[in-house]
Amino acid sequence: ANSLATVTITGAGGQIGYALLFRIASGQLLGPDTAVRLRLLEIPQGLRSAEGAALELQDSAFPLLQSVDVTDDAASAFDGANVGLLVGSRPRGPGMERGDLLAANGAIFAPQGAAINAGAADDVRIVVVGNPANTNASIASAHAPDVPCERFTALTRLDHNRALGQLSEALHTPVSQLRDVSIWGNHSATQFPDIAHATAGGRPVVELLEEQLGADAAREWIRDVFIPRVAKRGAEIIEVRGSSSVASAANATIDHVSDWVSGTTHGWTSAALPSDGSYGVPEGLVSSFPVESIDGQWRIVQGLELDAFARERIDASVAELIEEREAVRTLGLL
Ligand code: NAX
Repeated sequence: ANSLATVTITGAGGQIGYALLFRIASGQLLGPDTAVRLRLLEIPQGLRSAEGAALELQDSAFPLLQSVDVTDDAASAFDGANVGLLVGSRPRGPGMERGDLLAANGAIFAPQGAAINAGAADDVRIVVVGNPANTNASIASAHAPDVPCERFTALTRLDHNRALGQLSEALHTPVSQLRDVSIWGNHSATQFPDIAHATAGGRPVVELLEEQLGADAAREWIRDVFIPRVAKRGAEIIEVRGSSSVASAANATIDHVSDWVSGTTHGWTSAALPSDGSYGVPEGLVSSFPVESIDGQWRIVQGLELDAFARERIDASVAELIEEREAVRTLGLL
């Protein structure tokens, strides 16, 4: 290995943590030339589970794995961190009010943001997986004033990959042939999976669907089948599997960070990051966009034409993000 990176995973004792750790230690996050130091952050109740995972990491004898530390102290977990995967959160439980949900997450992401601000490496890259991911990323960023806000991102790559999977099936086309699908907005049921610019084997996906189904049926399929299927896929997984998405969420997290570090080469992908005002999304709002990764930085793909339908869907999801931001502001978390 030529270099060494410190990767901090919060909620490392949980399910997604377990699916992430071994892939990171084997080199799939940062490549075969980068040795990794893992820092596993948990709350006291989760420490034993994280310690167990650390024992199994040892038993895997990964050549790239330099060390594993397990802690419930955010300051030591983020000290020198180059990459932070913020997985542990308080997702909405049955009957939980949104205010309670946001307050519980504020109590997690505000101190973690402060710990990142105090001790993380200058090149730190953060991706928030724990829901509500976009707003949690905003909270962490607000508490890390010395870290450029564009280093705080949230995961919509799972939604993006789900869209690719659905298109691949519908068009009988391998995923490797698909390009330029976009997820816009919030990582929630209001997200807008957009295939207006997507291609399969170089041909517009919408044209292929129209050939296959006819123009009206193609439009209906996109609106009534494809979009809700992608946006509600998490619920479908829970229904079929009896438990939420784990390996696919970990896989998407790996994709997000490895593209961020190494660059995108096959068209664009999707990530939630603080808006620069592109496409009328208010500046600073952590929203999903079509993005490319160039020289280690995400760039929002510019100049895409949005029709009335796309505009309406994006505006609806952005309105939800603004509401979340207002609620969090009221709680004094921003
Ligand atoms: P688990 O409940 O298995 O694991 C979460 C872990 O986080 C637990 O071990 C818990 O002790 C720990 N934790 C809680 N608060 C913490 C804190 N303050 N510091 C450190 N650790 C803390 O959940 P899992 O299935 O791993 O899912 C984790 C999160 O991912 C959830 O919030 C879930 O909603 C979210 N998801 C996000 C997805 C996305 O695409 N953005 C998709 C998958 C997933 O649903």
